[in-house]
Amino acid sequence: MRFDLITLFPEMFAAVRDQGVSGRAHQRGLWSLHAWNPRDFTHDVHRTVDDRPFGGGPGMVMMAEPLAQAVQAVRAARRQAKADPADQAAPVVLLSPAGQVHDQARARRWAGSAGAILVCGRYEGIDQRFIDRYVDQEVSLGDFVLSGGELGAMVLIDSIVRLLPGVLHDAESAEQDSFNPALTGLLDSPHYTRPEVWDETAAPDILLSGHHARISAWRRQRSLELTADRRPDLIDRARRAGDLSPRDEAALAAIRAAGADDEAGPVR
Ligand code: 9WO
Repeated sequence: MRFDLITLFPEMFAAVRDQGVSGRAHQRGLWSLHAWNPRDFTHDVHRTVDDRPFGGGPGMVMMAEPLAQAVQAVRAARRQAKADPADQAAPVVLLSPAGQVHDQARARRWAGSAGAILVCGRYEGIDQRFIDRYVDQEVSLGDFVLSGGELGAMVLIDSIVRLLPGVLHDAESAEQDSFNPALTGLLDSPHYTRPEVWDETAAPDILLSGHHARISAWRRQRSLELTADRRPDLIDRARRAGDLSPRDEAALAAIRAAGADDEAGPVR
């Protein structure tokens, strides 16, 4: 998998390239990163990539031409490297709050691809004519504004690379576990580690019992409770995806009953 970044701040990407799970996968050659600076595609002495907005207003706008030339250079480089299947050039993706919201299902789909050309905007925005001509899709991470697309691109890359085959070891992944909350779209159960008693608070006994079936059942119960409480929308989604067992449904019915009691409050 190959990611090409079009960015005024290529150094930022050292974080996802060199650190942690994504860094290890990069070192092992499971993915590559190539940063392209629009300044290198300018032709004036000041290497100008921005200009004042037509119609007035605050800030500056990224000019279309350096971005377009960068995309063309990336496409040529990807062709030369045979980075994409012959019939399918990598998409040009813009990180923007106006895009489709990224989620785990999209990360999984991307993980089966050859990568992408990620365009990271700065300043107040990008000349719309570049977007209309070159950008295949816009991706958002949520309803907030950043100072640039770079952090968004790194989040996207991290979420995808960790799903590549062989990136997570067995200990990290548990992909084989069909009740893995990450795979069934539920929130994960809480985690505990040594010491058994910390600050006068014991870890749950069940986790120290060595009884793996009971531990799994306990974790599934915690996961269902937490998800029902904080993100009931994810319960509905998991149900529609067929990821809830009859046992899960029974647990949820009990959780709803207890919740209804709570809402009624103490007997008056
Ligand atoms: C900003 C914007 C705001 C409202 C509607 C559409 C928009 N597009 C952009 C845009 O492309 N901005 C560029 C990238 C330039 C300014 C900084 N940029 C940016 C990307 N800010 N915030 C994001 C972003 C990306 C992904 N998820 C959330 C925010």
